[in-house]
Amino acid sequence: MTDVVLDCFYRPSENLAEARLEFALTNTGKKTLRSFTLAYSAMTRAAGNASLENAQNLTRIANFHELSPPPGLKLEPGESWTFAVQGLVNPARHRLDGPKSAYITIYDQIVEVLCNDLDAPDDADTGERRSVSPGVVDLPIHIVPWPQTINVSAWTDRISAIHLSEGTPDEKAAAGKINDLSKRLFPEAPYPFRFSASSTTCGLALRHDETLADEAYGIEFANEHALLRYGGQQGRDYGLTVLAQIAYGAYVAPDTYRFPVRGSIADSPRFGWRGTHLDVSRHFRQKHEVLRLLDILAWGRMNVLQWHLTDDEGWRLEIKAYPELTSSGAKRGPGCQQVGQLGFSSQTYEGFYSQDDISDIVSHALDLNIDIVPEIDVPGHSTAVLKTYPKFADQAEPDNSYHSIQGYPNNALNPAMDETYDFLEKVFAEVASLFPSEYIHIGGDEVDVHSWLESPKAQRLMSEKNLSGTLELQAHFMGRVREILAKHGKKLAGWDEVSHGGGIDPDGVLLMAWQKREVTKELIDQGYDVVSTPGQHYYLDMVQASGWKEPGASWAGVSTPEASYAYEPSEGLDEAKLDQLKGVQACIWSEHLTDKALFNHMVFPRVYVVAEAGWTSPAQKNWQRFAASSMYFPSL
Ligand code: TNX
Repeated sequence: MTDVVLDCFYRPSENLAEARLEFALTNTGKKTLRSFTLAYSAMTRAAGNASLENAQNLTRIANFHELSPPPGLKLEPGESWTFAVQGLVNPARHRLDGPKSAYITIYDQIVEVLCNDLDAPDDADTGERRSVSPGVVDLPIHIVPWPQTINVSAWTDRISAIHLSEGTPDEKAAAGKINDLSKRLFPEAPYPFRFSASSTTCGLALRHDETLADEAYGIEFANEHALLRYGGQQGRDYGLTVLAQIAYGAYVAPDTYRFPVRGSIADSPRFGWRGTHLDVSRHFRQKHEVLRLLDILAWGRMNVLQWHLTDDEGWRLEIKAYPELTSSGAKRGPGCQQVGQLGFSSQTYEGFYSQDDISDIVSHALDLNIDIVPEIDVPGHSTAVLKTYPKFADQAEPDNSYHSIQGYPNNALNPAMDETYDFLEKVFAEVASLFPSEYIHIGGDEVDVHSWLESPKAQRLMSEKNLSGTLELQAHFMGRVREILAKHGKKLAGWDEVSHGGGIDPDGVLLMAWQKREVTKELIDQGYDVVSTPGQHYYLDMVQASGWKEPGASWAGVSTPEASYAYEPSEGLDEAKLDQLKGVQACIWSEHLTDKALFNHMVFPRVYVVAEAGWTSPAQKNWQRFAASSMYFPSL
């Protein structure tokens, strides 16, 4: 039972110094509350010079705020304490922008406070995305992403499964694997593949075809028999997954979808990188959820998970050389080295993956033809590291000499410290041995432009190497990190800021273009290989409707599923440089993802919008068809 409730109201103003959050803390319990402090975590942050009404002693670290009532305040059962914070860093736009979690501390005891959604200002548009448009089915076949070529001229509703009475042991094992995948995603549906014939099955033969690329496959349907030709193991699995989808569609929506009996599919992916990124630092996802997300990606024939394992809010990967990274650095909350942030701030919020967990997850991914690219986000976003090992910071650098955009003070590993590179040597050695991927993603994003400028060690490095300012220091750091990765046979992937301050030699470097649409072209013109992941279209934490009630962020705007679907990553690129566009990626940033319902609302259907952008050529895409199929997508 929570006996204290926090309501919060937003009073906007053009001038952020006058924008306000007004609060009412109500005692719904049976005991009088006195001598307490209140802590809350809200993404609409109080400015450094915010003023308080009917409250005092505000301290703030990133989203965490703590303040006290006026001296002597007593809250009898049923009474409310109202107070206001005036002067905000950013405006609130949606219902999740207020306090996500809060607690009061009374005589050293922590009492959780229930937080209501942020209340809308009077004139707010309240609309939310309740559903995706019903769409229009042009062919009665359920497949996502849609194949490059499909010609089907006859269907049946008699067939409910596919049988493989012949085939190599490997082919049968692959069908068994796709059966398991289907069953995990849709336990209510029958297995798509059987291994003996019956009157309601369609026969299937598989044939390896050397003329096809590894990821390519083709299916011919004739007389209730199908022939699947495939290039490599991936093509075989993709063809089987498509057959499983066809069977699932016919099962789950027999009025809409049926099984083809005459026709063909010829298919191969548009891009080699069809990625999803998952942030497990802001909010942790249990191992079983990561495994299920991999299943979901495999169902959409996506082949990369960029796993954002570290950030200011927590380090989530066991590193044997630095056990404190997870014993301390994976925790936040009262009494921890880091205060609570985002949801669950009254508790010790924690979670990490042991190296054994990692090998299970990596092998599940490999089985599903998914490459896990680990992301260790440096030099910025490193509060969890620097709080665990304060000795990594230049001791002569003043506190609070810079703040990240999320409000963390001094949160970047120092490029002028030997400790930084010793640390990264050991961390990347372990990371490289845990993940078979060609790339390691080193982050590189959002280093505040004032970082290190007051660090005497960084100043010395700047004068020695003739570097001017933060961005050139950052580029120097990137060059060294790239050498460390090269020692372990790994290539460097990073966010687009890796190109700043002069960047690094683009040879073998892959960058994610996120800040705006135009960045994809800019990076390609600078010679980098690029994955297009613009915040405006592929950030799944962006709201899907403009209204107050819609959950999510909107720094990059409103990203409706339809508008995301319409985005074309190659627009404006030079024909001659198209091969530098390696693919597309959805990003699941998790600040707002405090529960599974929010996860599912934000991730679906847009994750498959990106799957289709990665697989299907623009000429074959069709929003109405996609929207109709989205009713039958799996969820976490
Ligand atoms: C920007 S995108 C970030 C993340 C946030 C995200 C929220 C990027 C490389 N950095 O740290 O989680 O916005 O939308």
